[in-house]
Amino acid sequence: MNLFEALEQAYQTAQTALEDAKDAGTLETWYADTLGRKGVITLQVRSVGQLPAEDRPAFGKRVNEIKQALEAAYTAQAQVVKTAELARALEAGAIDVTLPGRPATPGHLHLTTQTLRQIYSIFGRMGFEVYEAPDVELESYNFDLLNIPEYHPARDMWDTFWVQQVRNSPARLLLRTHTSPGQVRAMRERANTGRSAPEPIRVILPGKCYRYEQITARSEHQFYQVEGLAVGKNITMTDLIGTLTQFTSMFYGSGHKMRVRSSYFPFTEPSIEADMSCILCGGKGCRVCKYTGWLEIAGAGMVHPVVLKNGGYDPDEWSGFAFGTGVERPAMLKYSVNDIRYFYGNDLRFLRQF
Ligand code: FA5
Repeated sequence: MNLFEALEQAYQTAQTALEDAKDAGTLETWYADTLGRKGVITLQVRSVGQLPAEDRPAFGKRVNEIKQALEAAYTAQAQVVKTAELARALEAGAIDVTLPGRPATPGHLHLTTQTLRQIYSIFGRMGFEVYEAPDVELESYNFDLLNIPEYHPARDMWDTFWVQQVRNSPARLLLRTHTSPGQVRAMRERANTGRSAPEPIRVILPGKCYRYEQITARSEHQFYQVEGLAVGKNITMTDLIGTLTQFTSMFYGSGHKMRVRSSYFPFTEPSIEADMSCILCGGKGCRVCKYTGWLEIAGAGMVHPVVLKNGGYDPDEWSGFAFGTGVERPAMLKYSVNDIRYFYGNDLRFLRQF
């Protein structure tokens, strides 16, 4: 067999082997054996230099034609193999389009937000509208205008976080300790409507409050309150107690006990405290109710004449009641949560339960 016949035979063998290469592994081996560094055809190309001078042009031309033809055939065959392997993978079920998709995990409202909305809805039905007041408050609204001057000992109960003072301003800013400063804001707005007489008021003021306070099972240093304020002619303590009784029976359901005892707040006179029988322990006494069987749910009273005056209402003509309830503590009672720290611990195992 001469050189040319041997070359044609190697070409034939390579073509047949390529047609038989039906997977990526075989194809790779074929390439290495045929066109790789030590492949049959590569060696033939390299041998041209050793041939007798008269054979070199014809042999060189033919071996290059064969090399190019095999490169093209290899590319085409590789595409065929790739498509076939993909089809085989699909058939084997590598992608099963009938499997159910991964379920999306939608969030839901936080327990505090749910509770706030329940409170809005109950007071909304009693004719109260929602009034928003700022979290960062002037010291005068949080204390002075509520009849708590700088020397008053009540300031010690409501120590808070102070905010850096506005440059060149004598006004001091703080994070409000309660929602009560909103009472004066609401009154000043309604007393100043430009009409001849101030308007009656029936609002609730929800929002976050901040206190320099030790964190325990029932106390956080940030928590929500909802303030209530009604100002009108001939409003009395019975209106206040009736409103709180109606709220507790709509919020907790009827059958739970509410009690009222006298208390003291500088901005109400007289002042009361409303307690609910502790649902967690059935009134027997537990860590949450400090072993008393009762849990305080709201401070309240008749708006102090000084506060009415600060709000622009003449106390000889107008009277009003106000109350301030927590949000987390009522929710703890309603949903039997025995530690307030769960609310803002960001533990999904807790949050998903509501
Ligand atoms: C006040 O803040 C008064 N401003 C309430 C008030 C309004 C009285 C209008 C009269 C007229 P007190 O400090 O008791 O009161 O707080 C009211 C409610 O806020 C409490 O009953 C409780 O439910 C909630 N609360 C108070 N401190 C905390 C705390 N550290 N963590 C969680 N909830 C709290």
